Amino acid sequence: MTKPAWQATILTLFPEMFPGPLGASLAGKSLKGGIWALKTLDIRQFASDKHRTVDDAPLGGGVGMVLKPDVVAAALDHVAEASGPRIYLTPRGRPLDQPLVRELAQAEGTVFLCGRYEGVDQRVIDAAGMMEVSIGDYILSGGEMAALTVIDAVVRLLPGVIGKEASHREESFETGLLEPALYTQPRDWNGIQAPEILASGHHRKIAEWRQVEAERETQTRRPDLWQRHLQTQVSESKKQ
Ligand code: 6GU
Repeated sequence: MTKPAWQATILTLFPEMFPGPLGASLAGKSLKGGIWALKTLDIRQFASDKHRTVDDAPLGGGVGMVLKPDVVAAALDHVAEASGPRIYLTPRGRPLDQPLVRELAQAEGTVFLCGRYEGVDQRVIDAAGMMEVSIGDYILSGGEMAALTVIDAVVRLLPGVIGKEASHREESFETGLLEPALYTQPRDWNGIQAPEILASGHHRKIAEWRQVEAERETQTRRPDLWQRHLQTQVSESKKQ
């Protein structure tokens, strides 16, 4: 079999959480088909005492426990040969977005460190030059669900995972606008009509309608995305 296009290496205290949902649907099919590969490593293997201790109380006091730097460093050393960026999943990290997902999909793989408890000793994160990434402004009980999310977003961009329909959706997100709402048959459902234009067969008018809708919905639902869209329009026009 040929080398996978991308490999995820996951350092976790809960290897049984993988592949989890990534074993189903498109991600699962492409995993079984060898388009991408998944390796998990149990951080507890790298504990050095007989009690297999991986954590300790935070210096300076406070709630919860912190993953020990020596244990995490030994786990990272064990995967030193794995290609690609090292990501520590933490709500303190850079917010995940589609440009970062695309960047990860261009690499040969990514190493993910999943924290549990309150977190990981910062010295090992800094010493290894890890990228810190968050999937949004809420608190998960560990980095595993965040890693699953990042991997799902990357895998669907790998060549051969999705058809050209969904890759078109990816391109349209590139304009920084939300997708317009979708409808299917019947046109009259419980007395509620789908927009008439969509049944007209007039492709140019439909494309115009979708553009107007995308702009209108982005303005009302995501004023933050709309402002960024306007900014990029301005800088695009200055380039020309
Ligand atoms: Cl990456 N980890 C945890 N524990 N919670 C999060 C997160 C990551 N991103 C958002 N919330």
